[in-house]
Amino acid sequence: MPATALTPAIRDEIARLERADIMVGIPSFKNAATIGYVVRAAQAGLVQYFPDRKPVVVNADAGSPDGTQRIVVETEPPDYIEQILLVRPTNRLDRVSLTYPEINGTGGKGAALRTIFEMAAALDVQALVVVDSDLRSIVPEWIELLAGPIVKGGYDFVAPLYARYKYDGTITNTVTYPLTRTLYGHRIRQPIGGDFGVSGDLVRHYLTRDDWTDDVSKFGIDIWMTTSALTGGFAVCQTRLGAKVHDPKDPSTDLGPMFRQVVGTILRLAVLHADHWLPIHTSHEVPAYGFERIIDPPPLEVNTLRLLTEFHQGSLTLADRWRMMFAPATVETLLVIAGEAGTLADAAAAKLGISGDAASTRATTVEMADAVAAFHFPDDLWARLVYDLIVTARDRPDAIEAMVASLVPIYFGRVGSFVIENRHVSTDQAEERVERQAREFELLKPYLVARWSEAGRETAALGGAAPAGARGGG
Ligand SMILES: Nc1nc2c(ncn2[C@@H]2O[C@H](COP(=O)(O)OP(=O)(O)O)[C@@H](O)[C@H]2O)c(=O)[nH]1
Ligand SMILES: [Mg+2]
Repeated sequence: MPATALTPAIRDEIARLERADIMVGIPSFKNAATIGYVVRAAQAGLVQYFPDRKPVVVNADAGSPDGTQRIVVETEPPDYIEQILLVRPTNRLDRVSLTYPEINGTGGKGAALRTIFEMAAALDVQALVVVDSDLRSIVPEWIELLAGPIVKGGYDFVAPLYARYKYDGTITNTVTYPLTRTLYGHRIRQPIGGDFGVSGDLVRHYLTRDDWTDDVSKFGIDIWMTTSALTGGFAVCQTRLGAKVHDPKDPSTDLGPMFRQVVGTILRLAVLHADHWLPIHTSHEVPAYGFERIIDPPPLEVNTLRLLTEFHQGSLTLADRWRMMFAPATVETLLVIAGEAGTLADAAAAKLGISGDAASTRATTVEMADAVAAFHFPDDLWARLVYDLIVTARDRPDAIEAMVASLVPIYFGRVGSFVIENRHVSTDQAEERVERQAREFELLKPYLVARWSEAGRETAALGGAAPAGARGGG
């Protein structure tokens, strides 16, 4: 990790707190509307489930102008705990809100968590729980569910399991879940869920890593935490948290930058850890902790027309770049279905009476998906594209950012197809489709391994400028 640049204010807090057993870390950026609730739940959980441990809640904020930090400082633990549950904590509950320093000029969720890691290590915590500040569904029990497997079960990394609405978590469903499962062999269903438990040992391991990038300072942090735990050989489990309800995001408008940061990070890590994943041929279940609840997460609207339109438009400007990123046969298939996406989206827009921008539509998710129902983006095509990109990422590391940006419209096409295919089914049935796609990734892993071994030759054939010294063998 880059050299530490803790601010004097952070050092003062460390000196004041001296040590802690359990820390809840909360990154934030303009979350005044929701963070008070998250802080209350975290404090209640610490007191209720770990009354004998020394607790601390640390908020690392981006300097939000909306009063996020003031709310953290002013949010007292709910008094029902001592009055009604009769829990008498042995230690005083500390609560801190800090502005985190940027890392090499870059701030973001990852930079916030890095300050949280540094504090957790300095205070010598046994368990660190990190939770997002836009959560509506967190309850005190989450603290037990995330820290319990570490404190009582000897695990080092606890990944969340949630019921998410079928169209939520599209980066997870299309990339991070299938790829983490296939590369590293662990079926971690939410590798970028954002709510994790981390042991003190793993925190210290994080701080020794030297593969931190600007993307990790942003939304690449979650996949970096999960992948570093797996490749470091740490004991991982999952924990059932119920529903994840947070600020909703429509993949067609809100997820582009996050996609680039997460996928850029997973590609760089795949290149770095090739020796780890090359010998892995199967995947296995990861133990899960906690009571399995039956919950219907709230629905989310998706503008499928816009997804298909962006996919098609992308093909008009990016075809040449796609030829440098993917195997020739794969690109040809891709261009055909991008053309179909355009034709179907245009016809659907006319039918639904949408003139101009698809964003202006009042049509529902199902109406739009019905109108383009003939569109299909096959599982195996998507898997090959992602695998091709891992190989290209190795040979042209300087081009990863541009390649990942060029993948965004294709991801839109893939998500559009997922929405269409699942528009009339339950979230459980959609889950089966996510599993099917992950199995397709596993089936095609030999394709990745073969291409990885031949990549030097292929890149040359494509006219790509592989840098001197790019590794050719596998
Ligand atoms: N400190 C800090 N936190 C951030 C930043 N961007 C996002 N976060 C926090 O990271 C968490 C996840 O962000 P969110 O936008 O909800 O992402 P998603 O739920 O993964 O789609 C939330 O707690 C945000 O407040 C940032 O630039 N700085
Ligand atoms: Mg969120």
